[in-house]
Amino acid sequence: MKKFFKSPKGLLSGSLSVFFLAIILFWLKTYIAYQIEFDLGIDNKIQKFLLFINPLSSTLLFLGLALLFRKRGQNVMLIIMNFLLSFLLYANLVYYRFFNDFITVPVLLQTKTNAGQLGDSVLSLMSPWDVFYFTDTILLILLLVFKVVKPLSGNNRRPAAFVLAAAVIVFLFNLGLAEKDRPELLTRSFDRNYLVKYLGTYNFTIYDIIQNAKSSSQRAMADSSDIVDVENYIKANHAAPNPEYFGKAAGMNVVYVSMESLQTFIIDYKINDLEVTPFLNSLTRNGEAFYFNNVFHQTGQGKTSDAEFMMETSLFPMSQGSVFVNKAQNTYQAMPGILKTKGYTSAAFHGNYKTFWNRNEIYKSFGYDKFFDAEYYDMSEENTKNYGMKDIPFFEQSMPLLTGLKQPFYTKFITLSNHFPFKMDEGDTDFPAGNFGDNNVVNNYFQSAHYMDQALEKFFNDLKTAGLYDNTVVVLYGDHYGISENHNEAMANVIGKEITPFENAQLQRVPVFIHVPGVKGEKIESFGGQVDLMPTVLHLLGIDTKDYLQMGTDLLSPEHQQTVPFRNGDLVSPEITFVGGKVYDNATGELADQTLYKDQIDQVSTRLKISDEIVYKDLLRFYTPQGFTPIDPKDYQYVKKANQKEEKQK
Ligand code: GP9
Ligand code: MN
Repeated sequence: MKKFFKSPKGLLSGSLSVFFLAIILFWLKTYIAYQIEFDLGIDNKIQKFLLFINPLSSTLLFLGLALLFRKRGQNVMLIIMNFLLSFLLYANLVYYRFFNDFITVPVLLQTKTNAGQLGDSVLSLMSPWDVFYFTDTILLILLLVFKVVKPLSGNNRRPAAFVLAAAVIVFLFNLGLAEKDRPELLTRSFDRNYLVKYLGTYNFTIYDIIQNAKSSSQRAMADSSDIVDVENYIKANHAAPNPEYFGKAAGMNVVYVSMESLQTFIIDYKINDLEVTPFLNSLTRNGEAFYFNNVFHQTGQGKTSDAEFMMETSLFPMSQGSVFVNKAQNTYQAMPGILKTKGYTSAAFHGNYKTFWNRNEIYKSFGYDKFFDAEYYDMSEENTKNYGMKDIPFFEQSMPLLTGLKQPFYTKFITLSNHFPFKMDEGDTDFPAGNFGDNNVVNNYFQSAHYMDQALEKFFNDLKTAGLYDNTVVVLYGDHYGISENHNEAMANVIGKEITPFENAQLQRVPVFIHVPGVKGEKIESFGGQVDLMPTVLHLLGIDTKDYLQMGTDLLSPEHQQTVPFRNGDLVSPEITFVGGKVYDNATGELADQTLYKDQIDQVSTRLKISDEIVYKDLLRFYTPQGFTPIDPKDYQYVKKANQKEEKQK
């Protein structure tokens, strides 16, 4: 033991040499695998460094466990641990070669689909060179068997304690750096790619196991009796459809567009006398579309995906973390599934990788037939910005995919260009930047919003040219705020008022447009939230929602519920705004007597609680609405290669 500290040189020739050799070889091997096998999108020095150090903590941890064993048993455990980790790495990279994704617990639990999908092609994904991924295991065995190195022997518990402590310290250092480059990495956990890039494959697996255990214990505690109160509450609060509009779009195609970071203040806003969003503004006039100017986003940490979740399910997302990531295996009665029973095909279009927000998993539970992700687009430098495709080439390249779908279809398009930090490339827009004292973010917002507006106009024209416009309902919605409270000073210049907590709540409005062919639209001033869109659209399509467990109510119904919960329990209604524990009078922005609104505040927390019950306990698995055919996620797969193979066979 003394020697252990005295001479580091002695370390390698000493009693622990084989252990340290194993660590170094395994570490390097993993790093080489990262370089050769995975496309992790490393784009700065910190990320490069993190990629290099991230295998270390788990290597120390798992190989270090071997030192806890007795005498020669340590050598056997070292080999076993090395083999298991190597196997995990190898399994991941073979899986990645096909799916462009990493193995997760749910994937292992549904081996039938995933491994089955791979089927005989597993072999084709392997190569004799792959033996490389086991060379260190083989080398260790040879070195020990032929006694080239001194085997581990005696009691190494003290060094083990140091090694394990080092594993923790390295991990914390790793996590600290990762959080610096990418805040909220673990709480939001938006993309497996990112987790692997920052923390490594092994740490990712540990993280994934913990997350899944948490989720399944919540689920395991529930039984079918839990649905009773939920069902009673929701049915008592149902808003019957407005007969004037019910079924006005029956049988039509549906297109949803998620407008990245678009807030309502931008509608009709001008910079140097130029409209920022002339196309969207035109939809607010002459009955072109229904324009909802008092709809608020209700997203949490899941941002875009939370908004999608509400559009597809009319349930609230989670108060913490992302429902797309954590509850993808739940049972849902989502838009694609509901419309499938009416003969619709469904497809999602997004110019980013399918693993982002775990979309490729939860879309299966929603029943999406197709998911056109980055693989389907020309993601060249000039076409992309930030997370992926710029909106104009995105819509352009989507058109052939869209027109190839069987009608009627239900589709959604997720735009990206208007994403923080909003800077467009040279030549993408000639629209002037704002001049509000925030050159890096707020000023750019007007340019990227204008660019998106142009992309939308082009898309509408393309729909017309393709002959789709007259039988397609188009729903456009802002997904969440774009300008956070960190930019309040510049935002005050934009709206000409100080951004108090009250004003900040008002800024959470996101524009919503619904174009229904043959129906004269109008401005709808009712207050509502994103959960309200699903029943609104279903009613337009002539689908009754009274049997569905949805948290929203039809915005066009006279019975629509106008108190809008924010995900954190705050609320806005036509009369008051409740934020940060205080009630404000909307008319004056001044504080109001809170006691008068206690019921309203309680009612909001009940609504959120009911929704959380459904989501956390996966209650929809105990409930099948009349006429709905349950979705089996195993029927869906979004792998381009596999789809092409299938189509060829057909
Ligand atoms: C990424 C896109 C943007 O795929 O949805 O995500 P956001 O950060 O807005 O949630
Ligand atoms: Mn977004």
